[in-house]
Amino acid sequence: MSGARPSLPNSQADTQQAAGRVRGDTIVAIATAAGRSAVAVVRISGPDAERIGRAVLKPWPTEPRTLVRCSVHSPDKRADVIDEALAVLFPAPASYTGETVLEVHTHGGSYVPAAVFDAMVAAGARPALAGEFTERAVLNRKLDLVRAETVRALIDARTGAAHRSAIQALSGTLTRAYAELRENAIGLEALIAFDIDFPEEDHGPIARERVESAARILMTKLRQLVDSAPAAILAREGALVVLAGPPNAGKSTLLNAFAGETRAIVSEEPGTTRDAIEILLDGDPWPMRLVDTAGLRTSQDTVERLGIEVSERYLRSADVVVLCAESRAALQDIRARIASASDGTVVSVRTKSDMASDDTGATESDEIVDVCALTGDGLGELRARIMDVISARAGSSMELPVAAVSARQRAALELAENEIRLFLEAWTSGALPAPVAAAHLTGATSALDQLIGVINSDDVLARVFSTFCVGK
Ligand SMILES: Nc1nc2c(ncn2[C@@H]2O[C@H](COP(=O)(O)OP(=O)(O)OP(=O)(O)O)[C@@H](O)[C@H]2O)c(=O)[nH]1
Ligand SMILES: [Mg+2]
Repeated sequence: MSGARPSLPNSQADTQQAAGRVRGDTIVAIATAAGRSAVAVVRISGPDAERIGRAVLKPWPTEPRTLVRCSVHSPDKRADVIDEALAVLFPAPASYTGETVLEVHTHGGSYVPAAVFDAMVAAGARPALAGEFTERAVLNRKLDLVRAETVRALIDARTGAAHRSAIQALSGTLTRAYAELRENAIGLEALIAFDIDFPEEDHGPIARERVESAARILMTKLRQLVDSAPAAILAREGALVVLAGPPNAGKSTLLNAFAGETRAIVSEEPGTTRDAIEILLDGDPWPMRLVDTAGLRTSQDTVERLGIEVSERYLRSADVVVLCAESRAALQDIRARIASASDGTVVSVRTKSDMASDDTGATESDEIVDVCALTGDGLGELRARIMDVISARAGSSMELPVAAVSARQRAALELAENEIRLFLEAWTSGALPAPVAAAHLTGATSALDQLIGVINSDDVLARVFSTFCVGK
């Protein structure tokens, strides 16, 4: 192909910011990640998808939802072939976005997909903004807002736990749970409507206790979901598990044993590890961010001291501290230092269990796991202990696909819970007239409306989709 080099995929974003978000036009994006790959997908969506497709593809895929081999051209240079590709057409409304969608499977790499993208733009498509395809799916009621966020959670999943919950939520479990809460709030509004219409009735047909108990049940359900947020973060990011202890205790050897490969330098010299070394381990049920840190001791060495400061920083935010030492006595010595440095739950490990340890004078009464990182003895028990500790800290049964609960969803749930609490206060004290108390129920319902996307404000949509990748 002659002429200027096509715009590279990462220049998509610049064009997008300038182009702005207009609905109803036809958008184009490279849906696959930039870089060398076998295949890339360029997709367009909108009312002009067919006209644009016809301008750049030969032959045009006449059979809907069937892959057709064709060549791709610039609309103005029909003789120059950009790529031999496969194309598939999804006529509206039976597509991901609900609009006519055309996907072109091109050869991968950085040049070809960008050139195909440019040809689509030359034919009249507008570079898509982040998440714009999914936003259109939501606007066309192909997907609710919660499931749209789940699509993002699925793409972002780095762990089995995050994947499990996202794929479960994608089927609509989370949406249904939220919709039920909204129904409950609406039911509660209906329940007290009578009281508002007939305030002179002392003991209306609806007992005040019935309203109170329904509100309490709803508040508890909302609280359970809000409380699942820490579990969601643990499932998504992994629990922070910090290996700490005196120098030479065998911390780095233990990290390598968990990793199944050499990630940290090991030596018989105390003070080997200086910088923290972090690995993501995808455990069942919880993933962990396992961190090897510099051995804790009083040191005159400037670099080692800096390393110890890093260890202390990790300890401050640790969920679990795996306290390592060669003997019970040494564990006992280091424990006090850890207690003041971390709120994490401590799991004590006597390392090098293949060697005899001197425990004269040790009064350490805590349960200790004996581990030999060289043979793997005790490693399974240690892993199980860590998982139990994380489960206890998460305080969640993981029954709902909690990892899909986004910050936006949590804020809406908290808002609804707060409104129900205010309603209950007003209702039980009887200090306020029923219509005033009922205003809080309306507040709760509207928070839940926004949560599910019954009401889609531009603000909420922009916030949700700006964090998506382009082409999704
Ligand atoms: N026999 C035996 N030796 C071990 C075991 N684990 C580690 N070692 C040895 O103990 C020494 C120190 O191990 P490291 O893993 O570097 O110890 P560390 O706690 O990371 O030490 P620093 O980074 O200096 O704080 C090395 O010589 C290891 O080979 C074990 O389970 N059994
Ligand atoms: Mg080390």
